[in-house]
Amino acid sequence: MRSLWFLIAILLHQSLSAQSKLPTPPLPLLPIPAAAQLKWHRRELVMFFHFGMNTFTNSEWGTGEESPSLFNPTALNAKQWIDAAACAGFSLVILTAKHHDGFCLWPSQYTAHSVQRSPWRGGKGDVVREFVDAARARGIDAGLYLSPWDRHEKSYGLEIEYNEFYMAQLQELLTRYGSISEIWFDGAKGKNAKNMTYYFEDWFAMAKQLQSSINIFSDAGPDVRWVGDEKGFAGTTCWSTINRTMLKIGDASIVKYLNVGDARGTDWVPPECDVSIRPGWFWHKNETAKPLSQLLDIYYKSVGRNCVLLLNVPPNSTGLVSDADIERLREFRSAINTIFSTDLAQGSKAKASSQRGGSFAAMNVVDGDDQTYWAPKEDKDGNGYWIELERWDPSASFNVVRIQEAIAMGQRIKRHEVYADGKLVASGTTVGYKRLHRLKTPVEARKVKVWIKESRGVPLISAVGLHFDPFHRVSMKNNETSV
Ligand code: FUL
Repeated sequence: MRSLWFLIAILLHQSLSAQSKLPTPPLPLLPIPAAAQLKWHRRELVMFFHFGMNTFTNSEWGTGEESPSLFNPTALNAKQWIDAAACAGFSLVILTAKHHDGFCLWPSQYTAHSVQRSPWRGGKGDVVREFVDAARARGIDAGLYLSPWDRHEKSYGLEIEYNEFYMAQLQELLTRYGSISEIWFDGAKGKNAKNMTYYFEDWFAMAKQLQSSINIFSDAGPDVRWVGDEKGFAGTTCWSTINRTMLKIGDASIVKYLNVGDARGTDWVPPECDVSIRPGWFWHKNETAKPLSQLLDIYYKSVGRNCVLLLNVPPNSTGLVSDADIERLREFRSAINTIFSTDLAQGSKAKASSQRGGSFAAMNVVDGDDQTYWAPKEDKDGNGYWIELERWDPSASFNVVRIQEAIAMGQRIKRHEVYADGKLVASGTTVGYKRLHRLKTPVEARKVKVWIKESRGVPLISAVGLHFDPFHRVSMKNNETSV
């Protein structure tokens, strides 16, 4: 009996000491994303809907003098808008509740310049309500755009009065319509507009108080920043980190900094790439949607460069998304599925320069789960970090390489290279949430190696994927190896 107890004690001891040796996750590298920012990043695609007075006046920036009687979208059906977004794989939609002309798509108590004075639904309508309800019914999250620059409101230019007015409208939008996932504070303002000091800190504080998991967008964050252009292109180097103290909303001199971010940034404020499917933000009869090739290019230069793509699809003056735009969105979704639903790295064996052990094995990069990641041991000998996939079917050629970092632990990779059977096929700087490299020509290779040449601390890679893009035509200039 005593020897049995002795045996049990030994086994217990062994299992306890084995447990105590289980490798822990490495330390995060600050700054790291908040939960709402992480959720936003994983969406990859957000749809913008620019709709309002401009839709009826064929303009982009209204004067504020337009008569509400012009607003009459006789066939408005927000379910059709949301359907277009959902079918194209967008999980968040943002509506221009008020653009620069000051016309409100909801019956605001604080102005007469709204749907209430329009013939639409006999003045009883509320586009924001219909939009949010349609989104919620399809399990899609909603966001709102409330233009700070208001060309109609008489108090614009009077510091206290206008800030009070603006905050009253903000409060309406953030209390009447349930959960709002993103609020868009646009920095745009006409050259000859009155001087106006916006109380951004007050607005941000109130937005967070009323909607605790909201992401606040402005040129300068605090949660999501502008990418610095309206083409949908992030920098080839793109950090989610930046120094907010260097940013000023509406300041054109910082666009390059916004585009690239800052490896030494103390704030996590990733960029959103806003671009319209058509030339204008609002619907115009004579404009058409961008071709598929251009949309795919935008996808690679936004989502493929560590950003979220905010694609604008403007409903027309009947109140519907035009059929041609829906068809283009369908083509876009089908192309993305064709390229990315098959991962030619699946089933590969993975080996690495080193492994931390436990649940941080090299194989995590090909397990189809971007929450697990490979963690190497700290490189004390200066040999660098690499991970190599040995593919089971080298003849399945690929022309896209996807690399993803475990950004929940901070963005780390500064420079990397990709080799196929020992030959350099792609190189770049940052990776972040997702980096996509389009290769010059399709590659057949048994071994694919990702070499991290420089990083902030130990790099943590959650996925390496290989894909074939049949839409990609070689158009590389200057012997570039990848985008
Ligand atoms: C800009 C605005 O001036 C445009 O009209 C549009 O709303 C775009 C998203 O932001 O700053």
